[in-house]
Amino acid sequence: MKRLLSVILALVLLTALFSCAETPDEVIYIYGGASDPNRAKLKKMGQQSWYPMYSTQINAGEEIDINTFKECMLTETGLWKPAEEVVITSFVPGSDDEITFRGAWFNIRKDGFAAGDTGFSAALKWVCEYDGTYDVHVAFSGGTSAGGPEEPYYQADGAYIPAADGVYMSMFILDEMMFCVDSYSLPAHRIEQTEYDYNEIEMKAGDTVWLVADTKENGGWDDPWWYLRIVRTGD
Ligand SMILES: [Ca+2]
Repeated sequence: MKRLLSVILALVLLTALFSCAETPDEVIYIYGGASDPNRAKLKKMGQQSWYPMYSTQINAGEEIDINTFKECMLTETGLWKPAEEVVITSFVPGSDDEITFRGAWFNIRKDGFAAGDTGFSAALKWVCEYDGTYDVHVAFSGGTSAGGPEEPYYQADGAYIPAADGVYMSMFILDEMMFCVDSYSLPAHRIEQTEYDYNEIEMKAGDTVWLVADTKENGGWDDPWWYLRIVRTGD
């Protein structure tokens, strides 16, 4: 009996010790921005609680549904890509040609560039590890990059170049959309550097924060950039 009590006491003490050690003093998560030792490395799915994601839901604006997103796959060359192909119809007017496509420009990088492509939206999901209070800071820019045509045109070699149609950039905290910005609605069809702070948010382990770039119809010239910093400030 004594031995059993000793074992139980030891287990209780171990559990208490483990609980104390469970949440580090400083919990900070950073995606994008300049080189920083805390920055998300994105070398594997779920590393530092970040998940590169894709969806075949496009041009949805405020109707974008984070439940349609799936985990990306990591290519041998270290690029995050959709784990499936889509069939898209050629942009060339009058053509019904179908193209099987896996997003040539699709890429979610550690420097904050998280672009979808024609047929794909791109997202970065963060999953809360420790219950607590968090401050969330986001900065972003995006929209028509240099060379993005206002009107479609034919190149000298006959190739058809569709117009840049911009990008929807949105953010979700605890499944609630915080904003959804259409770059095309803004001057020069561009989202200039924009920053928001959402402070003292109560989160439980498993809760999520999402950054979403919905490419619209055309995946070229979207140029979406993010910086996200999540800091645990208390229990
Ligand atoms: Ca676009």
